[in-house]
Amino acid sequence: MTDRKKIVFATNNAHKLEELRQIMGDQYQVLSLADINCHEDIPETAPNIEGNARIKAEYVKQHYGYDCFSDDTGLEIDALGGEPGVMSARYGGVAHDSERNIDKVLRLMADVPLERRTAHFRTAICLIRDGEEHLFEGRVDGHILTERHGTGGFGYDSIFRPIEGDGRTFAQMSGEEKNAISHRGRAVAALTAFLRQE
Ligand code: ITT
Repeated sequence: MTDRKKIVFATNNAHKLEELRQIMGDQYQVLSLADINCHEDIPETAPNIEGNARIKAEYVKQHYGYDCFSDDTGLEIDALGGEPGVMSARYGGVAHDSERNIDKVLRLMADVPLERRTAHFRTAICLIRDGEEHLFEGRVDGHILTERHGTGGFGYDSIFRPIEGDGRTFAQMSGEEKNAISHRGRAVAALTAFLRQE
């Protein structure tokens, strides 16, 4: 029996790690930052998600020596001029506090009618392998609802209703249903297609 190949996913977000393991299936053993004993908070200082994905992957390669990939995701809301974008994790003022992030979005959009509540999630993945960098992207379009629906998923899932779905938010879908159409699912599909070419 051959061992599964190991690859590091440079994230501290347990939900994202879980989604990634589900999407990538059996081909790879996906290691987290904790698995390689990386416990520092890698600064995400780039002006866009592509830059932040690159910073995280390069940090792990430089300090820990592993080939790896990282993702950065932003929710871009048209009525808010593309915000929260790169600020998605800390939009409400406290890093990784999804309830505050959602409260702020709903407050700022209180007077925006449904037809102008369009938004999309975008994910950029940076892979560093054998000294080369590769970038993959995924996107899903939808609407921001006026209140939360569902308890699954994470982040902004409870207020995001994808156009391709059946009216449910991401938080009302199973992980598999979300992954089939989501920004991260699509970016990872591009990543795994690339890795399979080996
Ligand atoms: P790492 O940088 O450690 O990977 P993070 O939580 O900062 O984790 P991102 O920068 O990729 O993750 O995403 C920024 C925020 O966007 C994240 O904290 C969530 O609030 C939101 N987000 C990301 N992916 C999402 C998804 O699939 N559904 C809903 N919200 C999401």
